[in-house]
Amino acid sequence: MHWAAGVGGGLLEGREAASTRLSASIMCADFRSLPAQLTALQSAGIRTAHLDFGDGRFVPNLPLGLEVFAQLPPRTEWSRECHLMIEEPLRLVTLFAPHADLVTFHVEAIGDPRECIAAIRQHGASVGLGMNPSTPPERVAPLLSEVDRLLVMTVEPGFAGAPFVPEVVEKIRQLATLRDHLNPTLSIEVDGAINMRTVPALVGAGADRFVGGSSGLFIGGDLEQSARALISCIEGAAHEGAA
Ligand code: S6P
Ligand code: MG
Repeated sequence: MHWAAGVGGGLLEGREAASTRLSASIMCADFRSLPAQLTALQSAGIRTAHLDFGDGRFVPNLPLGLEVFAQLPPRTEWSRECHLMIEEPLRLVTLFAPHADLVTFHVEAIGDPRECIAAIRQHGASVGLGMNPSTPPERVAPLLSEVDRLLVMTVEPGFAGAPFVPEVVEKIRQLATLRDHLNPTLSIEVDGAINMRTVPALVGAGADRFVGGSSGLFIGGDLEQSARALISCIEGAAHEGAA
């Protein structure tokens, strides 16, 4: 199993590796007990917050606001990946990039992606490129050597709890082949309906980072246990692929 070095990642093996490859979708957390939830996730080894921002246009939702940055632990303890589901993200990059380790914008949302890539890097953040389920690999191929991460939506973006789009699995396989040729250190993250049923096929296709949301992580009950179970599932699928 080829797992590309991600942001703060590396070609690690075992539980530590799988736990650092799972980020927690904070829009799915219970904000009434956010500190306790973060502690539970951290006990399982998760230390990356996935932060969804929308504009009501690119997606018909306004998931998180900027105040979320103040509600998170310092970046020395938790890294932050901002997922911008907004039209023309360049105009708003300065609101997010100074508070983030990685900023992902969507290829469908912008005229000139290279300006956005440069603006994010200017703030010292890594760059992710997002793509919707129906966007073909050809659309992102010219940019793969210029970004650190490709975020492949496995549901239609906007809301938690959306249905998995199974056709994306084959697309990830094609993207992983492109990655191997164009940018072997590019990490491929999957976002939406990530759970024990969907992870094996996604790992098999070449995904190496995962966003845990309402279907696989914040599922009610003991959060640390849910996190450990999802991490084990990722780990098991990776080892199976390597065998
Ligand atoms: C949704 C957003 C995602 C979700 C998360 C939901 O558009 O980009 O990051 O927060 O993926 O997960 P789930 O398991 O509810 O689909
Ligand atoms: Mg997201």
